[in-house]
Amino acid sequence: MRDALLRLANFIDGDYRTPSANRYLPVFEPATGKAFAEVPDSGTQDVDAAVAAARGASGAWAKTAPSERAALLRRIADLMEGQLDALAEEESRDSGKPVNAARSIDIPRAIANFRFFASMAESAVSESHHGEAGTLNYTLRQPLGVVGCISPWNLPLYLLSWKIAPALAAGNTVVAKPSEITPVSAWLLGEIVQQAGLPPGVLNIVQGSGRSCGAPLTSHAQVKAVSFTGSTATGASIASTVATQFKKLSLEMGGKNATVIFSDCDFERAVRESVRAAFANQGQVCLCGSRILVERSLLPRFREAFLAEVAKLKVGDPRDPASNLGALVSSEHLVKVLGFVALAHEEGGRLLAGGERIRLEGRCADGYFLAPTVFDQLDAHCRVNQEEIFGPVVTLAPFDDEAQALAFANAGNYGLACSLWTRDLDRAHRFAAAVESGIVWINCWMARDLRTPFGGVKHSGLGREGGLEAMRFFTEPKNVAIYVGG
Ligand code: TXE
Repeated sequence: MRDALLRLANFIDGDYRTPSANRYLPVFEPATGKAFAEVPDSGTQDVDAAVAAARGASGAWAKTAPSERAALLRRIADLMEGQLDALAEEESRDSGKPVNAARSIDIPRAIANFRFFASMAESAVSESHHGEAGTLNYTLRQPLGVVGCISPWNLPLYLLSWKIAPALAAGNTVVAKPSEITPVSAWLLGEIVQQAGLPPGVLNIVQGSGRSCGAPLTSHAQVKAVSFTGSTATGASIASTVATQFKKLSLEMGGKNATVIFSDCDFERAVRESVRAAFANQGQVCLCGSRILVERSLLPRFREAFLAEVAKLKVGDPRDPASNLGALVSSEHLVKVLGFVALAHEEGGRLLAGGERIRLEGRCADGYFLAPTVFDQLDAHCRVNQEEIFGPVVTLAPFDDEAQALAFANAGNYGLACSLWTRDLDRAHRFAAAVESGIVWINCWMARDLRTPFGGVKHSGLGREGGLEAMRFFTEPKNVAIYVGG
């Protein structure tokens, strides 16, 4: 007998609701290839109901003291912490990532997001200017009203909470739309915020596809700002919609990040971290370093050590604590990534590792697993080195000097992150200033301080998230000038 599918619902005005058209989409477990749940494919009516609830709650929430907002956000974090294991298991089932990763990275970070922005709410300051034209000026930072938060499938609760928490901390009410591919943790969040005592309507979660649910949310006249993380193509389409409505817009999009390794690096660490940067979350992180550039004199030694580390990575059932890589998020995504593997062969690449779908035994026989894949001998300007693959496929390439490394790193349309490995301080700072990316890590990767600006340049993003940048995005500054004479 077939197991009954778990049926998810929207969370609107403090309660779970079925979608008005009663339409659902299947949700697959990537490790098995089997549907285990169905998610509402909400439409305009559901979005309208969520926006109406958010509007209804907006005035009171904006007036709630920052300390009270902070206390509620902390309560949400505490409740999530109490359910850490269950949330991690759901996140892993939904997305295919190893449960260990969900338990040690995704869910702890989602909890940290709520705690961090609780503190930001309490410590928010605004500017004051005086002395010019006989005036004393102070700047009010007022919440925007209803904001839309749209998040992708790769780090579901982690990225959703990265938007929701600052939006709420700043006094906005939220309509959030998680990815329809990984909707379960957001669905569970509804119950958590209910238990925490967040007033109804302050956070609403509508589930569904981009076209039927995301699009009406971004274009809704009462949604004053849109914060989006996802593909550059979708970001471009949202940008064109909201431009004529003059909404605030934050876009965090794709990356094709370079890991740049000079011969004077700390070799062991550089190898270890570049493997992590390449294959974390099966390469499905916008910050992953998928173009590994190595100074020519070091390349043979580096290649050998890198491949030896890659050979140790275990691709397996996400439930197995020994698995380093789980499944890719969907069969469509697996096909897309395998398409890039074929393209790498066509473009003249030499396959050094992986390159094939992995068929596991038992419950994971039909899962979407791909071996960690490494190519070299590909030109900086070929499609494989230019387009975001968003999977466990990376390239190794040599460079002869700093100028060439910089040119290679800057080639292409993306500009999110760069990881740089050298012990030469002058060079590190020079390179960091010149590289076209929003984030530079020197002798580390993915070392995150939530206070720092987060985002990219070129086709990787518009605006910044994190810390003060997020609080600024989710508020409107209003200057008040008082004539004091003198
Ligand atoms: O992203 P989409 P997908 C990249 C990566 C991946 C590709 C496709 O290259 O292979 O994007 O992933 C919602 N109006 N990244 O298809 O479509 C959608 O429902 C409003 C990079 O998942 O951009 C989901 O909630 N919303 C990345 C969210 O947008 C719309 C993370 C992201 O979906 C919409 C994930 C519309 N018209 C994928 N269309 C990163 N950089 O972090 C879709 N959505």
